[in-house]
Amino acid sequence: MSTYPIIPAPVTITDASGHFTINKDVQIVLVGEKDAAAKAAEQLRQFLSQVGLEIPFGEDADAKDVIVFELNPGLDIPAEGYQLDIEKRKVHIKGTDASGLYFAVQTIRQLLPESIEGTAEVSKLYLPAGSIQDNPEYAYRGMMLDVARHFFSVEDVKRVIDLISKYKINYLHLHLSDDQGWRIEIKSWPLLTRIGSRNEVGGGKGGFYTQEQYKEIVAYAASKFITIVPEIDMPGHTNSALNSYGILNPGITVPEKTAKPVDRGDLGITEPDDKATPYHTGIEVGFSTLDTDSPTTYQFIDDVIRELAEITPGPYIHIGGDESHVTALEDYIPFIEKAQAIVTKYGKKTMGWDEVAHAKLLPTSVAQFWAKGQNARMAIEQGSQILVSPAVKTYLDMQYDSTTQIGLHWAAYIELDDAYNWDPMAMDSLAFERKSILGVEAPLWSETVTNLEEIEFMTFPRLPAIAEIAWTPTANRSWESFSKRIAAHGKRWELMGVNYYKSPRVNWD
Ligand code: TNX
Repeated sequence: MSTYPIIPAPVTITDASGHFTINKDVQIVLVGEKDAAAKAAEQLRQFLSQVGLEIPFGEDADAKDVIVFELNPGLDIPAEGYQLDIEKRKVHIKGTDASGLYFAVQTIRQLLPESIEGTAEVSKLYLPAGSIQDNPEYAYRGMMLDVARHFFSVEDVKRVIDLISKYKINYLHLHLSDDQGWRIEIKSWPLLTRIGSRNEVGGGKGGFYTQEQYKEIVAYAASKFITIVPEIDMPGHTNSALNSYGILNPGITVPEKTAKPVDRGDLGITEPDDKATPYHTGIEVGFSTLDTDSPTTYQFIDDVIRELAEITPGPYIHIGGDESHVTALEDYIPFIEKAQAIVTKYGKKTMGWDEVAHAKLLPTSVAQFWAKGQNARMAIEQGSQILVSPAVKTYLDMQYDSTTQIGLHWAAYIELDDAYNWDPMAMDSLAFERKSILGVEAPLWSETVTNLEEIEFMTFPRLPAIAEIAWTPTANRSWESFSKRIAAHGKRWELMGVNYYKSPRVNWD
């Protein structure tokens, strides 16, 4: 078992001899909180059924040839953790919550041969005997997808969810608005989607999720134990709102060379709006701002957050707050505090990019450290936790090297070993205490990323490296071991049709 390429590496593995055979005689038995356990068991049934093994549910946990899913909050297993014991005639998976059992299923999947990622039917599969005790180092293990710079369909987002959940990622942050496009239906401000969604980098047609589609994404993610964190970026990165409603605009200008007029007539909108801005089709940042003095702006934010909170079961709403270069600091600070109060009013916790630490943060608010260590420190000094996403290590839109065809490199070139070899508690001159760190997230910005193949290319294999940093204790991590294990995942991605980057730092054969 200990030689199997499990990513993220588990906390403890104990080998034993022999194996458990999965064939048509095997049954799944649920013990303890059966309904919740069934959600994880269902995921195992689904992927076994894809290779022709239909495993029924049985009743007798003491019978032979059973896979037992035991969910019991009284066990001594940390949150999201599991104990997996594989013997010759029995597999026993224990956890104190359904997520733990689900993550055990992901481990089992990686203990099975690569062929289970394809569709070729098999009559039996072997699981190596032994035991694994496992639980995550950090409670938040995330990826961010920017659906604003380029829009991606519900199907694309579901595919991303499938691929990242195999690496025990439990949060997907969706960057739902930016200068180039507004991507979520807000019923009380309908022009956001009628106008603001119809653009993207390069001037393409853009798009948006209806609230029903967003709920579908949320539910699909939940079935894979992933929580969606929606982001509405403000007060900067808001040109798509200003395209739609000039009343939110304090009088900014879009960089002329990337401006494209909005044809309201074409969209069937007859009322003129002189203060509404043109579309921004370029990738310059930092020129837009909401009017921080206007009561209408706060009514707008209240409506947007209220509607979003209603369709977001997860605990967080992300208010952006980055690169508000044309908002004076004395306007920015009260703005962030008001936005935070609105998020709180609707029962959610606030996340924001590290600049939000200039404002007075609530202890429940989380600052996402992407650029400035001193901002992260300011957040921690106020009693908030940080989400660690340093651009130089975790940004999935950074190119691998100077030959990478897509991506940017303003922060760094990030090869696979660069993405792997760092620690959230010890980054260059920065040292954060363990308790100040909520977790780790890898953002994929999409200025240069236009389709699913490109998403996959920038995400794999780096996301699994970040997932291991977030899940596996530092003492259990080594590049030497990871670089060997990741090669086996390359074979799996080939069977799944994932367009991954064959990093020259790995021997993929
Ligand atoms: C910086 S990271 C940004 C984004 C860009 C990204 C490109 C952050 C909070 N702001 O607006 O998309 O760089 O790498």
